[in-house]
Amino acid sequence: MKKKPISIIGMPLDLGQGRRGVDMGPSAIRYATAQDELIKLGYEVEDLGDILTSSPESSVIEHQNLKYLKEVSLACEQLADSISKVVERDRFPLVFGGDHSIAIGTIAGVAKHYENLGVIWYDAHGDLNTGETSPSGNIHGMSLAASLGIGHPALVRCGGYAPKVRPENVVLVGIRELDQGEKELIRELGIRVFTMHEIDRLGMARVMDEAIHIVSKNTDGVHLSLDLDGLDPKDCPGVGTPVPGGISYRESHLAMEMLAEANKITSAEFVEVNPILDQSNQTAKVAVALIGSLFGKKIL
Ligand code: B3U
Ligand code: MN
Ligand code: MN
Repeated sequence: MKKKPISIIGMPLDLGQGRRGVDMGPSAIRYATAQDELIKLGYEVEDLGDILTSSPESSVIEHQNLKYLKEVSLACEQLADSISKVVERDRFPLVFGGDHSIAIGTIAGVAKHYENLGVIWYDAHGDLNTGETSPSGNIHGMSLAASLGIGHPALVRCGGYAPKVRPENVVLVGIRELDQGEKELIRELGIRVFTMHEIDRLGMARVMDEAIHIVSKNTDGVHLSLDLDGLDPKDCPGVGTPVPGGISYRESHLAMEMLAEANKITSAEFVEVNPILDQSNQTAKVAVALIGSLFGKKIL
């Protein structure tokens, strides 16, 4: 298997959610030696640094149901531009977040290079809200909906086009907290969701077999959007919205190893690492360990 060179981009945005600290996620993941891990695995890696983002101190909330809309959409436009250039150079974009609103930019940058992009959304949450359905007004809970073409035009039209992905090419894994509007949207669009119930019943191996099958069918690229709160808070305490009963460290490694074996992933992001809420950078270390497995690290 040919190892595509990797370009790391940091996206220190925390305006898509309500707690400080997730802007330090990219530093924490770098400090956990992400780049060394990839070099050890035989990859050529460049780190393009961070996208410039606004801070809450220098911003104002204009819409309570779409908090920091202007700042989040501007940062996502910039991320989309950078990501697109990485793909044009035939390199693998690997993004460190930042809150999950950044997926709007990552996916906007990637999807324009593919006819049909598959997406694996690894998360405790659906992130399928809009300004109308969101209980919080936080844009990190709207990023998958926006990528599907649903929501405010400033988010939906990131990169100048919409939609980025089709519902039949998206799977969610690890879900255990959905708002009413999200449940309705999932039913309406027929999106495949592997909740914790399915993971417990079927086992992670079968869930990932099915997930990989769905995102690979009729697609020419697959993006992995991994929210660290998809894992159990015992393993990943450094996240802003922990939900008990999550995916284990072991199951997550198996999932990443199966993705490596399937060799379908063409871009990835690791989001919602919040070092302020973490213990000894544990969550960033988990992110780096999972990145290792995703890029082919094996036990034997
Ligand atoms: N669904 C809730 C909570 C939430 C979404 N994403 C995270 N939390 N991390 C919302 O605010 O949309
Ligand atoms: Mn999320
Ligand atoms: Mn989440």
